[in-house]
Amino acid sequence: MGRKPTKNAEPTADLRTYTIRDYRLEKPSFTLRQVRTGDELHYEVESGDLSVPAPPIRESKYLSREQCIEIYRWMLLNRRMETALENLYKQGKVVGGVYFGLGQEACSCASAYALHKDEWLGPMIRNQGALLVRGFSPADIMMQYMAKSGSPTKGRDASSHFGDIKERNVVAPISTLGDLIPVLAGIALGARLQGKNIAVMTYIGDGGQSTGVTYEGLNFAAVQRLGLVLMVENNLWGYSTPADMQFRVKDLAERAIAYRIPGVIVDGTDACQVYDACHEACERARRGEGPTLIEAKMMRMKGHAIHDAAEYVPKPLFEYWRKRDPIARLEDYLVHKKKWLSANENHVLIADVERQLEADREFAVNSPMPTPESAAGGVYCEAGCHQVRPKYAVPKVRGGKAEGPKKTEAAVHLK
Ligand SMILES: Cc1ncc(C[n+]2csc(CCOP(=O)(O)OP(=O)(O)O)c2C)c(N)n1
Ligand SMILES: [Mg+2]
Repeated sequence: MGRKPTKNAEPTADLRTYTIRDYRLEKPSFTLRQVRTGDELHYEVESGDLSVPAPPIRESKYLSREQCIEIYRWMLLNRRMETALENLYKQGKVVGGVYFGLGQEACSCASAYALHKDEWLGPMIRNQGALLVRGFSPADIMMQYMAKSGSPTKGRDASSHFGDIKERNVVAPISTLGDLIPVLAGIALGARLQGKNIAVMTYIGDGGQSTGVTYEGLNFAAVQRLGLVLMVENNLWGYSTPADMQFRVKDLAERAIAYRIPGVIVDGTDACQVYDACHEACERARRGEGPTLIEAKMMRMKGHAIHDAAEYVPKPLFEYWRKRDPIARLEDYLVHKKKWLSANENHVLIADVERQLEADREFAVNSPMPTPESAAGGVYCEAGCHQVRPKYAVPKVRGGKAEGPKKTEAAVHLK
């Protein structure tokens, strides 16, 4: 008689195991099914219990009361500004479209909050909260959408293609998904060549992470041990394509294994989890140990942009994620669980955010459009009109500092 096969075989020498850190207090596991009826196509939730109540906020290992309240304030400002933008669009004051990060405010604000002032951010369209944290005002962003002369691009662009490489260390995104990743890695390399390891952060969606440049950029950062913090915003939709039809891995954090870097999963609607994971990734970056991939799970609570009513999203999914509203959850945590804000202090804070937003909205609406004569200004470079100075200048160190066993190889690549 042969040996009875064991059901749960012990790991053997030919079986490798990997670790993915998962910060979440709940792990939703529903899947979507594509249903065709004639020419019509729609999605249904196939399995999973959507009636479960939202989990509590996970206690932060690092955030103080003041910092938690500050992040909450940024998130409120983020949301109120987007509501104002929606109204401005409906009043015909916005030139072009508007993109929203509804439901993603914790991911945007708490991630950017983990960066130091002299570090760098590359935002994507849903990270307007991150722009606020980095020092752009709501008026800047609203003027940008209205193409006003006082906007960051002086009315030359009417959406998210702006940054500030002088003061705020924000790289202007272009639309091509994933292209910020090698750019941010390059900034970390530039800093390394100056002899310092910094954290740099950028974002990519569940759709955008499929691009080749995402692989190239992250692999380069991994090989060179550059301090890139890549936030993979898994909001379940890329335009109208559900995440289930975009990739086969269970969690996008698993991608990290292939780069041999840490992969972490957080609940993107829990600001404390987002901050803690980002803080740890930034600290690792500052120690010169290389990049981290953080997958933030949440849902895009509006369409791709204002023109998209998101009819293809099954209604029960909206109900499920509405119960996980990042602002309502953090508010409940601050007011009821921690009692860090009294009900009155909370009202005062909200009123203050609304006052600031209204003042910025007024200012943005009343500011002038660019003059027709100025249209070509700043678009074409005339000899001597401006200078592009490299922030990190010429290399001061050869090879840079790379920790760990691959030290020599990493240094060779930098020559
Ligand atoms: C390389 C590239 N391919 C396609 C597009 C067009 N496009 C813009 S946004 C988008 C969907 C992005 O989905 P996801 O990455 O999940 O981000 P989300 O909008 O959900 O934040 C697509 C396909 C693009 N901008 N760049
Ligand atoms: Mg998406």
